[in-house]
Amino acid sequence: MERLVGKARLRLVQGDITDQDVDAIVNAANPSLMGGGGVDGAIHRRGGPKILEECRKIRSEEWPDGLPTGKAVITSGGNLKARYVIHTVGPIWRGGKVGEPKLLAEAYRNSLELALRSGLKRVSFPSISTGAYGYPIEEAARIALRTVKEFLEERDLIEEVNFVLFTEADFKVYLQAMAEIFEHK
Ligand code: AR6
Repeated sequence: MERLVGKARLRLVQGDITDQDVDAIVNAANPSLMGGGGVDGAIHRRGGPKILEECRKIRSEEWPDGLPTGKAVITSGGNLKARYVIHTVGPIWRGGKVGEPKLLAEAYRNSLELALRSGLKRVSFPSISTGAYGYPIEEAARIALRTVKEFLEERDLIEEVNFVLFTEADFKVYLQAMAEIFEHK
């Protein structure tokens, strides 16, 4: 499924984000930047130790207390096909009343800002916060797609944004959200 937003392509695919051959893949990290399970674990496993080494440097030089929720930082892609990894931290779902929607939107926006500032044109996202962090995926998908769509409408240097959904069920949720946002708005 693909839609044009201005000149940019917004695309949904099912698969493993570590297979993506793009300028940058986004990691759903945690504040420690020291790895974890889910997509974070997969990226560090396939990307190799260079990514962790750079994360360690970022921690000691810029974020000694950890990367705050909603912010983003960039490292090289190590052994991945993607040249870079943008690490962001999504919110942990606590019922939806303590700013989760705003923080989730910030994680997407700050990742795209960083891609733009780094001169990158093709970026792939996972479904941030909807695994270990427990964010209900229907709601998260709408926020993710709306935020990226708005960003692409405002800025025209990013050429392609992919959402890479790991399971068929997640892919279908994003398809539905995309239809709602683009067709019935
Ligand atoms: N490619 C694409 N998507 C994936 C992959 C993959 N290889 N592996 C998992 N997913 P999660 P979160 C999907 O838990 O909720 C980590 O331990 C997965 O199915 O990876 O933001 C971090 O270190 C789900 O839909 O991220 C943090 O501690 C989505 O990625 C914490 O989890 C996000 O699930 C972050 O939790």
